[in-house]
Amino acid sequence: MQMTLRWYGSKYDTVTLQQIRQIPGVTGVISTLYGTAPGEVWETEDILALKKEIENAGLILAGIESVNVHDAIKAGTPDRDKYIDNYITTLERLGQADIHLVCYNFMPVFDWTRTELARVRPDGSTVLAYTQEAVDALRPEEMFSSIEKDAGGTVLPGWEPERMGHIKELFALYRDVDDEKLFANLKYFLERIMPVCDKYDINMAIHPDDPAWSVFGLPRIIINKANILRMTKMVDNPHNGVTFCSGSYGTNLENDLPDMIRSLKGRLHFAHVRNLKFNSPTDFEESAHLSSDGTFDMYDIMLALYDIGFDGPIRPDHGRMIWGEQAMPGYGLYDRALGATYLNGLWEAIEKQHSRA
Ligand SMILES: [Mn+2]
Repeated sequence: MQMTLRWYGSKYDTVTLQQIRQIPGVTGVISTLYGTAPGEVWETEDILALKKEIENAGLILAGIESVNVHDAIKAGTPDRDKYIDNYITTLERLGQADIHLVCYNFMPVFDWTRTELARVRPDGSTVLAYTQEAVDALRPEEMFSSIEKDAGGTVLPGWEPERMGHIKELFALYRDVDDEKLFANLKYFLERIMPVCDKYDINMAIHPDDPAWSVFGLPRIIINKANILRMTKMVDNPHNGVTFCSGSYGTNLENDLPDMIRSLKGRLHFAHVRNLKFNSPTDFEESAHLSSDGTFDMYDIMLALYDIGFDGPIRPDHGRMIWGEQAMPGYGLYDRALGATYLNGLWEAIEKQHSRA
């Protein structure tokens, strides 16, 4: 596996490539053209500039997170082919730039959903948190203002004001879309993009829905083992793969994370590894990465990745805000660096245990 950190680009991120370069064991970043809108064609010039900037800092651009999918594609509206054509052009240009991993999600309207961006923990650190009761008390348009208010001036991925300004229209778009229809729209999209992925050896890695259940009555399908296996089988091509995000699948305590990882051998192209601490089945917070700080056994998760021969990029995903850092919620430097180091430590121990057995 290759340890990476997500990086939003020098115009948007509070963390610099030079800082990332100094985290031991981190050799690459996962990045994106953060200023682009879903449905837009990415310019070759911009892709190459991003890659060059990262390489000049001594790091590798290990993949893109995300190339966002336009709502017309997810909702399956009559104009979706135009947006799929744009997506294909972007993939072509990424492939020509020697980029072979693309993370995306297929969540209607909202990207990941949290009800607090800075819950204070007993040690004074702040974390992202979720309470079902808080979501149930909100209307969707209030959800956006509450997120925006807590974001401290940063624009959170998936919560861009341009999109959220049209939230009522977005909801109307999905009025007749249920889980089955969403699966069909995903299949249509994947079948159309697989030829370009085959040509340029691009691994598509779908990110799970977060939380892994329906919010505000919107359909959500990338939530559990049965659905993710259905998704990989319905377009049975190794380039149609998965981002395994322990923090997202883990929101549903019925998901057996190591078992899911083992069932995805050969299709698991990218891993987000982080822990959650459940205070009740409907209230969780994003704890430190250590097993002892949360609900999941992180050793078991890393062992499952090792057992399936996982060799793709991995990243510590969100971190707590510690040591007074000001950054995009979840994306500070310090706690993600601690997370990367911890995960690298687990991996080294697992590797050595196996090679000496
Ligand atoms: Mn994730």
